[in-house]
Amino acid sequence: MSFNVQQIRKDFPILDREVWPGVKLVYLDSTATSQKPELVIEAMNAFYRLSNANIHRGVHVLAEEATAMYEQARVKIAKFINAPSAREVIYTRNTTESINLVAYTWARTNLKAGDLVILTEMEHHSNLVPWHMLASERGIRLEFIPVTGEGLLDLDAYRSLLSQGPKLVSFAHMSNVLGTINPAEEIIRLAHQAGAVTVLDGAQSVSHLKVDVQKLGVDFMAFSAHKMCGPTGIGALYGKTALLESMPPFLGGGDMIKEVKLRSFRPTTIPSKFEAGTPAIAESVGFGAAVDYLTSIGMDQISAHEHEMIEYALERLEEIPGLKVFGPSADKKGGVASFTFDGVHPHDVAQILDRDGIAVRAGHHCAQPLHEKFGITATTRASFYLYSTKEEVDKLVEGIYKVKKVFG
Ligand code: C6P
Repeated sequence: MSFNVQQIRKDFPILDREVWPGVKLVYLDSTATSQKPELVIEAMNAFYRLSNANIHRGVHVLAEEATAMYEQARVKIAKFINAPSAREVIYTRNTTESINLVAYTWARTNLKAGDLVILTEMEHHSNLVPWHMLASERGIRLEFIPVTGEGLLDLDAYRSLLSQGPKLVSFAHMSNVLGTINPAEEIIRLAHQAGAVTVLDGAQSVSHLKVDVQKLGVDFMAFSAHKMCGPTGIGALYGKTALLESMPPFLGGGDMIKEVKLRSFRPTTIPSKFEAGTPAIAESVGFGAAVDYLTSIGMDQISAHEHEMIEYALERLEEIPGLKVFGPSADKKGGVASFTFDGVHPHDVAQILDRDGIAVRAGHHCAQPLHEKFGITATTRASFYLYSTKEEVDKLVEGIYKVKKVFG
């Protein structure tokens, strides 16, 4: 099936809305969260209308139906990332919770004072703060792969950090600020050679690239449904069976146990061991529908479209005097353009763009150390997804010229 962006836009009801009277939405904030196709909204709606019940608990028709839908979605998600088994996909609330799960269970069992964890300077706070917390609690050591001026990871510096014998390497597959797509397969291979366990923050990659956990060889991968056309409130942690089985549970409560006595309990097997309490059931159905939707279009086609978008966006943005885009050239990045503009505060840029219905994000995008590295506190960020168009980029550029007028 050929990729037709106008056809795809029809799948997303929100893209038709006016945000101000007579002003159509230009949604350029998909890195924060993607919009949802009708099919996902409808799948969740149908669940509540027809199949709503709690899972793994009842023997009645609805309970069995809901349980089957929850587990079928897990199978779809596993297939989407090419996990060898659906048992290796743990439902969480989001990427943040997935990384915290690894930090609270695997890391607190396996790391002791002085052990080295390697992160990068381009991490989202979700892949920094859990390790800061562990560092203050346990005295683990944190080192960071530096980011070059171009916005790439310095792999020579990484190789020399590896000679210090890290226990864990945890990094973003794609930066939410620079858009940089990191060479994950190589980083993981080198980490394994050095004897380290690997965690991939897939928040920005699983939604935009074809991600194959077996090809990558990664031990854990975290991602969120809401960035990939699915609902908020649900995400996943992929983990290799042997690692997940060796880890203690994360949260305690219903559904994660085999047996409970007054003074003890035995946890059940994966994946339920990590899914205490009533989970996000309707959301799992939406997550499964989102994966079906992306699969039906094809991740290769989506990546190719986004590549075309970022190429065009960089070309147009870089012609604006006083505008500086951060990050590498289009061939090394996904559909993210973070920029500063001529002494105008990024929030002011975003606010003026909003008057024309253009939704962008301004701030540090939960990556304060990365902004500090570039000597700035904030950027304005435009980001693209499968439904973005070149006309929207043109509107963004027109909007920025208006900003110039307002600020003289
Ligand atoms: N970045 C952005 O606007 P959650 O919030 O848990 O779904 O995802 C966290 C997260 C982790 N890693 C990366 C690389 C991310 O981009 C994000 C989310 C959004 O950039 C919201 S701050």
